[in-house]
Amino acid sequence: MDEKHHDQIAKWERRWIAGSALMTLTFVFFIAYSLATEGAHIAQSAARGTPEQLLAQTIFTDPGVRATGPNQYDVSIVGQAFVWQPETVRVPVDAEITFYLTARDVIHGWQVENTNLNVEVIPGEVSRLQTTFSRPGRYRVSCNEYCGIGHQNMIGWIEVVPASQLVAEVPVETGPADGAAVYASNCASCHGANGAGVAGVFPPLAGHAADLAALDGGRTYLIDTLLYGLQGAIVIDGTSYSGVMPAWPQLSDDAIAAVLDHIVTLDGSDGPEFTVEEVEAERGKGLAASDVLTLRQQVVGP
Ligand code: HEC
Ligand SMILES: [Cu+2]
Repeated sequence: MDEKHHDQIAKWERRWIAGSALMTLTFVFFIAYSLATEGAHIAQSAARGTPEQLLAQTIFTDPGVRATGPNQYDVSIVGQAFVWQPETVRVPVDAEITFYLTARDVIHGWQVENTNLNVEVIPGEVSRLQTTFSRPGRYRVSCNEYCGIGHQNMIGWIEVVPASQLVAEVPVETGPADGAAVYASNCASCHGANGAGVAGVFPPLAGHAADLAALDGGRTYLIDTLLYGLQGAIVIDGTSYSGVMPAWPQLSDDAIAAVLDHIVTLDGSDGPEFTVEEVEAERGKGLAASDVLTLRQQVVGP
């Protein structure tokens, strides 16, 4: 091979090397750019174990949506050939959602169309992913990793609905709101499953709520506490509390009446039921949590 040919080939080699280096840099740049500006993030591995161990956890034996705090939800999903369990999950718009995903059999790809949610779902591993849906809608979930003959049928749905609709629709399916259920998913995380509270941090409700309801103006006070929250120092049976009780405007009138019935009967007390009309009359007063504290001082005393 003569000198001239050698130079020619070397020249083209250098061009190809430079070209492919440039391509690599461009791709790395776009990954970095989307991580920094588009809210993209890499799903974390929240747990590892054998698939049997992971699937034995309650979040996966009974997968679905769980409220974990005010406007916070955990959603657990299991992928298996060729379904997502549950097939449809319904979450409120603008809420903080944490997804926990795992697979029962083989690797699947969980992709929520028209969003940047896309994660590999692996047997023996739990992927965790946090997001907030800012637009209501029905989002289709597909499997984007070939998992077998029915792969293309592996479709799920995420319904993002206004918070009011989420609660309002519950009675449609189940009849009147179930106070115990409303309590379990919204209140028990602080006040305890049986309403015992945590001394000095979260007030007890068992027995105490019934005492409050029996006071002059006590029923109105309880309704306002739920609709508008409560903030500031209070004393119950000699124990001081100074925390924040979140407001629950997203609960329907029916749900508020039902949960109040639940808390005033926690200790076996009996009394007239709270009515939807009573709650309706208080909604729209636009009180602040500090107004509710003032009301408490009038009703309960300092
Ligand atoms: C994030 C924790 C938290 C959650 C969830 C919560 N509460 Fe509370 N709640 C508190 C705190 C803290 C107080 C006391 C506020 C203060 O110190 O001013 C309180 C106070 C109350 C009071 C007034 C007690 C009194 O003596 O005046 C009632 C009634 C009540 N909560 C009912 C409920 C119900 C019903 C739910 C569910 C719909 C609920 N709470 C959910 C933290 C919570
Ligand atoms: Cu699949």
